[in-house]
Amino acid sequence: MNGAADESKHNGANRSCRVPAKKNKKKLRVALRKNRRKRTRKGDLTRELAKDATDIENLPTAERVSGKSDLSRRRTVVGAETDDEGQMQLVIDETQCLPGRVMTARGLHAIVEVTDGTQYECTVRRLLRTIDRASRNTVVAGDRVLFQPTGFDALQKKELGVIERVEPRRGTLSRMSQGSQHLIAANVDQALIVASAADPPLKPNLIDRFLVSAEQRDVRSIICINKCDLIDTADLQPLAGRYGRMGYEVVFVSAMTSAGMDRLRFLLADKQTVFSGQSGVGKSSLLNALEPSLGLRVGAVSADSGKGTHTTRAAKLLRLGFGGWVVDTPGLRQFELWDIIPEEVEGFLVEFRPFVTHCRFPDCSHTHETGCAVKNATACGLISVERYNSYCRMLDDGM
Ligand SMILES: Nc1nc2c(ncn2[C@@H]2O[C@H](COP(=O)(O)OP(=O)(O)O)[C@@H](O)[C@H]2O)c(=O)[nH]1
Ligand SMILES: [Mg+2]
Ligand SMILES: [Zn+2]
Repeated sequence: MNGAADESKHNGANRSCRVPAKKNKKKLRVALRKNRRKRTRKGDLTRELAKDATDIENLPTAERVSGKSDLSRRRTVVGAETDDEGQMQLVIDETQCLPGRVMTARGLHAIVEVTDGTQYECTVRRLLRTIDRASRNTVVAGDRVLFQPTGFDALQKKELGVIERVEPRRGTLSRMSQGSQHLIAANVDQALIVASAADPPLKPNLIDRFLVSAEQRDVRSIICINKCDLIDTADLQPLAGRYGRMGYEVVFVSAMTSAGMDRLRFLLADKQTVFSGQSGVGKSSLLNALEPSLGLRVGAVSADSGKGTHTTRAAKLLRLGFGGWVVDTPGLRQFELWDIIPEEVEGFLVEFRPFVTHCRFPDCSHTHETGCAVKNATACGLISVERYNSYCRMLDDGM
């Protein structure tokens, strides 16, 4: 993969909490939060803060505020450790904490659920905020956290807690916002790419776009063809075979007749899944069939296709009664999740990978060049014509 693209991908959210994984035991130096500083008139505070956030050094023990000049005032944190990936972790008293899953988060407040289903309304420990300040998303839906229960609010009838640690994330969903990456959800295990067999008609090209998008995030995909009551599934066997050979699970379902729903339940159980697919294919209907208590509106134009709105509500997890969670990302247009540059597409079409390195020209676009291994593979049937056409369309559209 191309280094420059990789760099830009990581430019946003996570950077400030990453430090070189030299020694395991680290002390950490972070700038005071803006609101704890005296107001000064000099220069560009924001830039200064952004720079400070990466200023992590080996320093003395005990949490304290040193009495130095304004510029060098830092809080020093004891026992901050880095894990294998160099991600910062605070040492905390785990015996006081419970593990939980963030169902939704907004600012510094999060609803955290423990295994028995009890929910806690949590704030985020101040120190954790300080470390992760520049990323703006200290916690997001899907985060696994350790939190300390702090009591029961009798008035509001809520269990309360304080989040002490956010476990390292994988499978994150993010969105580009004003040039920087904004984390939306963490620990997404898989994407369910929903298409309909008819009404709207099946669009393999669109399935391929969602597949590419998921491959880019390193999220496993399942292809779910809904509304199978409207067609003869024998007609879809070639499509199922094609994707099956690429290693994708394909499931035929009908939210209307419940055909295939047991298989779908099995695939979703105990996983965190994001549902993707164009409007009208039956995502809400499937969710209602899986979990009737959700009571989602069917036939409604979902917020994710409402163009021109800039309201972004926080992502949340919907709990499935048989085990598992669905990541709901309201206010997010599907292709806002889309930040692949055309040159990268070939790498996310899994069956193209063995061929792309064998083209005569290293920068081959696999369209007009001679000696193109991808075109040869298509001519021999090793890559399907449908997928090759999808590739060309993605290039044409500039993704
Ligand atoms: N025939 C048929 N219609 C369905 C099925 N699932 C959903 N629909 C219809 O498709 C339309 C769109 O469904 P909806 O769940 O709102 O799609 P969403 O936009 O992906 O959430 C509605 O009119 C549903 O009644 C199905 O399995 N079979
Ligand atoms: Mg819907
Ligand atoms: Zn080529």
